[in-house]
Amino acid sequence: MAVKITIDPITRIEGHLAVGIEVESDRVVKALSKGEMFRGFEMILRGRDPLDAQQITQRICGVCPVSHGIASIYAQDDAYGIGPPENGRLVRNLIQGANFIQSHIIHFYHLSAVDFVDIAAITRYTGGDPVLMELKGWVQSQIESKVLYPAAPFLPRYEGRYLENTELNLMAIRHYLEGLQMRALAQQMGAVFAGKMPHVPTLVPGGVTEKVTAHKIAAYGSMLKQLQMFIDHKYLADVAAVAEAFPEYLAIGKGCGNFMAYGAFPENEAGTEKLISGGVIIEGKLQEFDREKITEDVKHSFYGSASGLKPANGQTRPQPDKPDAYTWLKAPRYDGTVVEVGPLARILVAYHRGKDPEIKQHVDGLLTRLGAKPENLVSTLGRHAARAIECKVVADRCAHWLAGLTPDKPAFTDFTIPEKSGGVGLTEAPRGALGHWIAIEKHKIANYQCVVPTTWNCSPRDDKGDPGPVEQALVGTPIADAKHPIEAVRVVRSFDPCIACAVH
Ligand code: NFE
Ligand code: MG
Repeated sequence: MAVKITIDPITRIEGHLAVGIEVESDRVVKALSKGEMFRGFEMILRGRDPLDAQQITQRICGVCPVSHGIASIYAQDDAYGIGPPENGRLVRNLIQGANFIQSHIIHFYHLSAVDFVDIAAITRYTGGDPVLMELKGWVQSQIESKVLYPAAPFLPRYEGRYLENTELNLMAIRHYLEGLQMRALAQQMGAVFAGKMPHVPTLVPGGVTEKVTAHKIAAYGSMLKQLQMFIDHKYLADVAAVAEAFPEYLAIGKGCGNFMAYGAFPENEAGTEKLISGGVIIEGKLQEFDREKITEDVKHSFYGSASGLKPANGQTRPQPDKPDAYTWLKAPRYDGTVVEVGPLARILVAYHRGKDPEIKQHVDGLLTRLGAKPENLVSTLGRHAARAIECKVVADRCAHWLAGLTPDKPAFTDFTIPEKSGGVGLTEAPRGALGHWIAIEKHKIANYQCVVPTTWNCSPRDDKGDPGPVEQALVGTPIADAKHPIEAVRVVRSFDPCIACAVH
């Protein structure tokens, strides 16, 4: 008989996600992913000044606001028939790059690594590092004082097999703490051109409002060097160490096996060349991406709108009492097919294209170290590895974009808002393919639709009944102890879900 388990909320992700699983013979046989809270940004935007969009949509999220800002100004560039000058394009990339770096670091160290690292190892620490001694003292005092949740946010936790080697655990805890500083540093670095983080005032249609100066280039560059050191010497090594200790997770959590990327970080004025290339992999075959093939089903979502609409004509009509619905996420599909988005999708598209020798070299190096095959990338740990490799590639490219800036040259092109127009902004957020669709009438927003990375990944069943990527990834996952479904949350967290974004 199936054992039903509800994990609600899934902690250490952004937003309110519940997962219902059914376990038979110690394996997940069915999974439902449920986004539990309605937000309504697409409704809030209607009737407003189009220039409010890049500010309001950033409030969808505190982790990836930059990506929403970028998607919004791309959509407006498209609607106004404009584009940024060289400095504007590069500064946008530098702000977005800083956001990728902070997001990937926080996801690995602060949201996911504690699924594998034994934080309790700190109580066995006997060395002289003052920071670790302070953490040990704090954990012990929490345990001794018998508070309800001793050592929160680390304990309580689902018990299971954690990293056994004390030295490795202590190193990981040290890097967890250092990661907090690095994450903050990435935000400061982005703020050099963003004005502030996380919600950026300087992103505007036509470019950016921040002036490029030699001083700002130097400031960004010095912070970037520290981040590159951390990524090269710690982040990549720590992901590999976790993969070595948990090789079974190179097979668990495979998912739908289809992938999609829009591409991001334009490398030329026309935006035809990008650092991250777009593409779709369905049943192992790479295809060119076609935005006309995107639709959103709502049969199992709490919306009364028509199902299967293209985003340009998308509707958002909440219907909380809808029968057969179980989530506030819509179900986006590409050509009617379930696809996974995110760093793994992007790395696989690049790997299949074979155009990027650096990505191929990193992927092959990691696979050799782990004694793994390319198909092992499509897994829980493959997602973490892809994220770390992407973090390195983006950080290194930031140095190149920085070198391309010209102090005191304009970073902005002037524009007027047409009476009637429409535009599409496609980019990549840290968690995957992100699109904004804007329709303008009488100089105001007539319709605004966002199709967001976690909407793809945590989507429910579509009208055909096909489960979403996370739902599919959970099926087959071994569950050793139904009271401690650690294996299931490891799979879910590998997608880095953000339900605040996904529902929007
Ligand atoms: Ni709220 Fe987001 C990213 C976007 S995820 S974090 O990355 O867009 O759906
Ligand atoms: Mg939407």
